[in-house]
This record gives sequence, structure tokens and C-alpha cells, in this order.
Amino acid sequence: MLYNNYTMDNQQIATIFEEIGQLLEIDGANRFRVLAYKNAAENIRGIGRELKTIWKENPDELGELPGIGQDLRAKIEEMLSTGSCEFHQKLLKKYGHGLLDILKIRGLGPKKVALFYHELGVDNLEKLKAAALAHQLSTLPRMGEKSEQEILIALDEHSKYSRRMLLSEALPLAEQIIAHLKSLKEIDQLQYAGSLRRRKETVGDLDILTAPKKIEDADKIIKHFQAFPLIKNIIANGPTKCSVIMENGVQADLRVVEVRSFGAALHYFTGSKDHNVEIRSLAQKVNKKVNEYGLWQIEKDKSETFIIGDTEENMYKAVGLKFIPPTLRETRGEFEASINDELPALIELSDLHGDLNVNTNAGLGQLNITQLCELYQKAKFKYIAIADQLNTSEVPSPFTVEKLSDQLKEIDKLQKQHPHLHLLKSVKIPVNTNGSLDLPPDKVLSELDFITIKIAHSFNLPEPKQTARLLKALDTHKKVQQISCPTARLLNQREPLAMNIEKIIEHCAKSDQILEINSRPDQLDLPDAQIKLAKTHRAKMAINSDLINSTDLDNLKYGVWTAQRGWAEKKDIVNSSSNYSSL
Ligand code: DGT
Ligand code: CA
Ligand code: CA
Repeated sequence: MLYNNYTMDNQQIATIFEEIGQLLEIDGANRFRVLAYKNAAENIRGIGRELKTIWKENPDELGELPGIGQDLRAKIEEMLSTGSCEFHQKLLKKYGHGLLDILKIRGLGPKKVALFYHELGVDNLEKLKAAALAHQLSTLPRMGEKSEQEILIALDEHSKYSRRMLLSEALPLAEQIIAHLKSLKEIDQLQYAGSLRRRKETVGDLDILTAPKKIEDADKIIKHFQAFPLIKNIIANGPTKCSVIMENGVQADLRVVEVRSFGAALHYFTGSKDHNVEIRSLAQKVNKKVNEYGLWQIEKDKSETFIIGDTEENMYKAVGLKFIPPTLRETRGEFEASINDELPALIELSDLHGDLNVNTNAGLGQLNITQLCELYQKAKFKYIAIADQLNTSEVPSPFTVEKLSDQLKEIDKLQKQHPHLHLLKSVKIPVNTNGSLDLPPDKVLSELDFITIKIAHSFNLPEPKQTARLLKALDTHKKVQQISCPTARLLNQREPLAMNIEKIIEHCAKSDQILEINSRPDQLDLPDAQIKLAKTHRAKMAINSDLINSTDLDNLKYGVWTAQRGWAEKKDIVNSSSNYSSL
């Protein structure tokens, strides 16, 4: 059967290949077989075109993709047509999801997971924790007390965060559910709400909202929702609502409302909760009531008359407010701004004309500079900064000063062939623990347009030291003009640095240095609240991709959404300028 509405996207197919590779490695499979799956996953992430499109237009092209032979092509077609992969399911049956959960723990790869599994029977997170606490792990080969301690710390962090998915995981899943429901002719309105619509960096569960043309058809819609193929369990089921758990453990709530209430319900279920509380009290002051069914006039005799509820725009208008975009609904001053007509004109993806942090295959990236030029020209960008991470005494990288020097010559050569995309010469230098920088020699340094710094190790320094470290690095040289990933957080994995970020922001504002908003979905760093702080201080920010492969260009939307959540406007974001020389 063909499930065209919710056939998998490249990320999902890549994840399944990656999991097969990991499970095969744990299974002790031949190294080349494991590599074939891992490479396929990597390649699929870098294709830049959706496999489902290729499959529809010219299926034979699937077999011509790099690293995709007969067998993998068949599996891709199986996933595109059925939404799952039998071989993957078979491996999961043998080992269970538990081993994949363990693989998500920072610092644990298939070799160690296989060791724990075969030696101690550890096949889920609970058993891993128990084995670590009983000091069984440290007795195994190539393990010690220190690595056992680190596993306990990583487990702790993981349990703190593991219930929330990344925005980039939530979005395609919600879009698939929407596509599944959309095929019903009974439906009039349909949208996802909740933290996903507010573009929060992590999402707890999915909230889907729909209004059928006739409310009597609610049960038909609920039945169809329950037939969505990725559902594992139905946990609540009523005439107008239904909650389910997906195969990957994610909860999705569906609510069916009347067309006249759709805007009110969309507003209510978009939240945030605090925003809802505030709009209610504002409405009360003018003798109105807001709930998920609409806006009501409270009459003198306390009876209630329905005013409106069909759209959010009408709701806001009826309580005397300018429309507040979902990304601002976090009670960070949006009501005051709305009343005073001072809402920000939020930055949009189409405003970006440059990208100030791009990796090449001389460093951690996968594309060479020619390929980068083609990619960014096609996307109509005007300039990019080539910024591979330099090898330093404290953080090794394959990208040495010699390679940087060669790269600068190559950029000069390629710049001539690509007159419409300006190539800025940068490099990312990890800040040493004491705040010093391993700068390249003057001859190389003088050719660089600017230096980007980042914290890439020594994440756990105490607050005063961490702050002093970064301030010192920022002052090292006048070419230091950008901080990448200023808080160094990794969503679900690493807390932001203990650091006085306001001091860093103030310093950057004074010295015209740029704070990056890194768009990688597990970083989104600066975070939204700090973006708002930086805006208040009039510090410069850049929304960068930190691109590794071509599909990463699509991540810029996450950076833009995070910037919107931080109230950023065009004037706050330097790479919205169409001219690199005015940065
Ligand atoms: P999440 O799922 O944790 O990422 O965050 P949300 O914001 O999606 O929260 P969720 O799914 O619990 O509820 C969706 C929206 O429904 C929430 O943003 C606001 C609204 N809501 C839920 N519970 C309440 C409540 O007790 N009071 C009010 N005023 N609104 C609520
Ligand atoms: Ca939610
Ligand atoms: Ca919910």
C-alpha cells in the first residue's frame, strides 16, 4: 500500500540507516556492512533534494546516488512506500529500543554499548545506571572509574532533558500528521499549535487542532487520526479529542472544534500558558471573557454573549490588541508592546543575505569551496565567511595553519570565478582554558578578514573564570570579531556555560563584536532570552548555519525562529545586510 501523504523525509530515512548501522555494530557485523549504512545515512543527509521527490520523478536515480547500492535502494523504496523498514524492525526486536537509548548518552558509542551488553547484559538506561552505581562498568576492559563517573553524569543530564524533542524533530512529525489529516474532505481548518507553533527550541508534545465543516464529523476525523501509521498507543479518546503516543515515544494531542471557535482554540492551545493567563485578565478588565471557544461579552446581568472566535486576528482585535505573532507569546513584554503599537518587525529568513560561519571539507565540513559557492549562489546569498576550526594546542583539528594558508590562496583563486558571492576569510579558533588564543602567524593573520572564536572545551570552569576567559579572548586581537555558540549549550546534552553572559554582551556591544545565533537545531545558541538581552544592549548578532553539509542550509530557519523569539529585527542581525563591507 502507498502512504504517499506521510512518506518519510530524508532525515527520517537517514536516522533509520544510522540506527541499523549502530545496531549492526553492536551485533558484531562486518565492518564494511556497518560502514555502508553509516555512509548512506551521511550521504542522504547531504543530498539536498528529497528522496521522495527523486523517487516520484525518476526512481532509477535512487540507485545512482553515492553509496546507495541495490540493497539500500530497495530499503529506501520500502520506507518511501510503507513508512517503515522491516530489517530495522527486526534488529529492534532483537535488541530493543533500549540500546539505542543508551547510544544517545553523551560519550557512548556502539563499541562500549556492545561491551556493556555482552558482558553485563545492559540493554536499557536503568540497567546502565545500576551497573555504573555498582561499579561494574569500571572493571571492564578499557574502562575506569573516571569514565564510569562520566557516564553517571551524562545519564543524569540525559534524564533531565530526554522528555523533550528538538524543534527539528517535532516539525516534520507534525507536518506528517497534518498531511495525513488533510486528505479528509470533511476538514475546513487544520493547524498545529503549542510550543511547536511558538518555535520553541524543544517541544514536549504535539498539539494539533482542526475544525471540520460540520462538527458532526468530529468522530470521523478522530478515527482517521488514529489510523496514522506511526501511532503506538491511544492513551485518551473522546468525542472531540484524542491523545496518542507515537512509535518514537512522542505524544500528540488532537482537538476538534467548531469553525467559529477555531481561532480561539488555536490561540489557547498555542499558548504559552502564561500568555493565556495574561490575555484573560486583560479581557476581564473590559468586561470580556476569553476561553478556548471564543471571546464573550459579560453583560450587566452576568450572562455571556458570544462575540467572535473564528480567527486569532479577530480575537486580538476585539480585545484592543495588535496581533501578537506566536514566537512572541512568552510574556516577555509582548502585551505592552502590542498596546503601544511597538511590536518588533521580526527578522525573516528572506532577510538573510550572508552566512558568517561555514565549514569546508578541509575542516569538519563535507563540501569544498566550489560546492559551497554553488550552493549559496543558488540560494541567492551575497557573501559567506569560510570558517573552519583551527588546530590548537588544546583542541586538535585536522585543519592546521598550513591548511589555512593554502585555503586563503584557494579562496583568492575561486573568488575570481564566483564574482557574485563574496568569500570572507575567517577561521574558528577555540579559546584556550586560560583565555589565550593560538593565533596563526602574522603573515596568515593579516590576510584574514576576521577571526571567530568559540569555547570548544573546558566547559565546566566556575562562573568568574569562564567569564574572564571569554572576555580575555575577545580582547586578544582586533581581528577577533565574532563569537560562535556563545553559551556553548547543547540541547538535551549540555547546560549553557556558567558565565555572566550580560558582561559578554556588553563587551561585544562596546567593541562592535558579533554574537552568533548558531542555527544548528541542537544548539540554537545564543538562546532566545539572551538574544533579547543582546538586542537591548544593541549588540550585533549574526544568524549563521555553521554549515557542514548542504542540507544544513535549511537549518537557518531554526536560527531565524530563535531570533524572532528574542524579538530580533533586521537591524539587529548583521547578515541581513546585503553588503558584506557594511557588517
Ligand atoms: P510543551 O508541549 O511542553 O512543549 O509546551 P506547550 O506550550 O505546547 O504546552 P502543552 O502541550 O501542555 O499545552 C498547549 C497549550 O495549551 C499551552 O501552551 C497553553 C494551553 N494550556 C495548557 N494547559 C493550560 C492551562 O492550565 N491554562 C492555560 N491558560 N492554558 C493552558
Ligand atoms: Ca505541546
Ligand atoms: Ca499538549
